[in-house]
Amino acid sequence: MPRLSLAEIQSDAVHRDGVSVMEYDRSGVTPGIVHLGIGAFHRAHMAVYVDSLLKDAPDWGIIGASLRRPDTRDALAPQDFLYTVAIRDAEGTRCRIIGSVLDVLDASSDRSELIETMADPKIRIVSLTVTEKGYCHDPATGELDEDHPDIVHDLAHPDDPISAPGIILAALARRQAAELVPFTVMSCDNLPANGETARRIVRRLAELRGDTKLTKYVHSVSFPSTMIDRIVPATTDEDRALVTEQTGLDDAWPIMTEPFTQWVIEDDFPAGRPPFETVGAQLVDDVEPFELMKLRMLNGSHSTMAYVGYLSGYQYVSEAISDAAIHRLIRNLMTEEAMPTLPMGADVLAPYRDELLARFANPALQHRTWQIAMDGSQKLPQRLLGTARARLEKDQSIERLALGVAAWMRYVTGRDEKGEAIDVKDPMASRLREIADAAGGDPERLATGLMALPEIFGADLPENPAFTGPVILALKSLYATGASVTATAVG
Ligand code: CS2
Repeated sequence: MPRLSLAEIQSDAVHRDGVSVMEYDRSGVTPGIVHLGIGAFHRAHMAVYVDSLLKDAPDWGIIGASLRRPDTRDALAPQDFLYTVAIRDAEGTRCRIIGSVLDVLDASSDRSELIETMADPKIRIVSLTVTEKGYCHDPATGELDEDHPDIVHDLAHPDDPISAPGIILAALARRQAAELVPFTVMSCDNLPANGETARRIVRRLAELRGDTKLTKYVHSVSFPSTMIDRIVPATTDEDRALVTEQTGLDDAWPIMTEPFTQWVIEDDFPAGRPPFETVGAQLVDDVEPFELMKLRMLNGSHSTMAYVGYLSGYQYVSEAISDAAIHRLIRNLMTEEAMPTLPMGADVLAPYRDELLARFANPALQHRTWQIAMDGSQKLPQRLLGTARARLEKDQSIERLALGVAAWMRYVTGRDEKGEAIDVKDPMASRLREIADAAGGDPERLATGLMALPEIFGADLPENPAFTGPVILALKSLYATGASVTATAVG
């Protein structure tokens, strides 16, 4: 089959049922955004919103940057950086070819071109999806981890940074020196108050550099928070074959996703922004209620399903949620433990919950429990522990939240219930494994050892028996009877 390219989409080959291409002239699009971390989520989410608005606002094209690996550039460069978004559900698959990404810079070994691009006055927004671990922060406090090796490097080499905060600061320094207005920094990661977190980290890094003029300039930068939502499983070779069959074109890295998408953005863009509201995004003054709802209901359920589901032998979320006991556990986790902590009313939350349960059950998405289980040390604080704190402040039960935390603990031992190895991906994997090995299979020792990690559990939770008790109880049950029986018992 021919390779996806600009030339090919102008031919009739691709004009088929269930396939749409961009409605604007790509040659007339100029960059206005640099996006750090041009992974699958960004390409299914923000880049699709931008693609929808380029016909009327062609000066908001995206230049993506990969900070860790060259593979996205390698995949997209031969196809003019076009790619296919395959939207899948029980009704079938609809393919949409996206042209909003104009270029992808490989910044894995050299950041100079990226920083120069970010310093260009045409760039008015720098957005990022670098995952929770990309912020080089303490997950429990949200503060910059000043001992993080990448931060230590960037303070020693401010003009050749390797971390996302360091790259942003270096580019801001270039703009300040050129007496340009700063770009807006828009975080699109699953962090509470993601804009405020990014602001705190970049400002602290500027202070540590000891440059008062730069620090003052950084204080003038806007860091709006956003809530982003779209389920995006990792792409497989079977997915590539499906897209080729549907479009008649080979795409080296298509993106698989669901019909649902949501984007809530704090409207604070002094350097200007695209008309996001014309393509379905919600512009608000305060994102927090939306963020908390999504992190505690969707992501808290996701992580609980990832660990309980994986330990129960389910490879995919759609399989796990189809298990009656897990379905009941997740529905009750949301209804009984997450929803009461949220500012929105049941009239909003109950339908949102029911829609989430349907999204999790999407039979066309092969979303691996293992994929969601990654980086749990960076995810648990905002997905489960924040909810637990809110419940404990009111002396309310946390049985299901505790099971989610306990299942994570069992998972990070690196051994499943059959004694098979688990490929635990986590920036703290080696420390977690040391603690697990020292516990020697004793659930109370394991729980106590892991809860002693302040980066994850803070100083309060390990000292609170209303938290440690239920977690240890759940972990003992997981060891004694397994995840499936425990999920049934907790319900
Ligand atoms: C998932 C998220 O992998 C994970 O941790 O929970 O990527 C989730 O799919 C998105 O937040 C959905 O918007």
